[in-house]
Amino acid sequence: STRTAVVTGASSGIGEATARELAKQGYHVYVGARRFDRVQRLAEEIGGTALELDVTSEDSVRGFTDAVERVDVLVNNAGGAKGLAPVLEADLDDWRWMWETNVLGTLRVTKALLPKLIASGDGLIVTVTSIAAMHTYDNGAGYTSAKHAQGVLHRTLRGELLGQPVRLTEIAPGAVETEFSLVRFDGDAERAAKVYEGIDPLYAEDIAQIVAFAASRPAHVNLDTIVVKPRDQEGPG
Ligand code: NJP
Repeated sequence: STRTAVVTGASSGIGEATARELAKQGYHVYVGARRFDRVQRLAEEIGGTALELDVTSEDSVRGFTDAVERVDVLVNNAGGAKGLAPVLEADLDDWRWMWETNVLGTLRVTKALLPKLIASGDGLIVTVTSIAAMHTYDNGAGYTSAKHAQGVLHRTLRGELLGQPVRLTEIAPGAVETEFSLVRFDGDAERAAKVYEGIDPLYAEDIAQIVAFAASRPAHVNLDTIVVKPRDQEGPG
């Protein structure tokens, strides 16, 4: 039967590109996000299934995961950043948004889909963390702490699931040109564009191809952690 993938945050950027790539590889892809019009258009294009999903809501996650009948590959991609500020000027609403979306969102979806991933006989969980899960940088503690926690969640599961037919791959990208910076700066396109000035960033397709590569390895091969950066980026950005 057809292998099935679930991609969270598939309405733009890395999630959208990953859904396209997995569909190209023959997967039936469930695409979820809050902007339903976008995932609906994408699902029509790739022959997948569009579902509304807000990873910060228990009810929404339940509705989403109940609608998924079978899943071989789960891509925990929904996430993002809000704001940049020194710790002492932290906006707690921004921090809550980042922790709810990146950390608890990943936890909710993974918990709900784990039985189905195990039932598939060769499940794969890909979590898109960040090089922010491996470094700290000034003014970025809200995002780096959330991405660290998301990474800890993913890596702990790796140990806890030993002996089960589930693989876990963490992908930690550097700067990728998506709507990420637009979201981070509340729709300020000028400020967002400056982030990629002077560097040749990664594109969403670059990450999508890595997800597809991990998914195409034989069942006994677990790609644990893949850190990927633009050639011209060395540090956390
Ligand atoms: O960004 P963007 P990316 N419930 O903004 C969705 C990580 N990353 O592709 O709900 C459900 O184009 C949102 O959908 P919508 C980053 O942390 C990036 O770059 O419709 N979905 C959209 O589809 C994130 O984990 C960079 O608004 C929710 C998607 O998330 C992942 O890559 C670097 C949601 C975001 O797409 C994909 O981000 C890095 C919710 N509550 C890590 N809230 C980078 N771009 O430089 C948001 O190291 N979404």
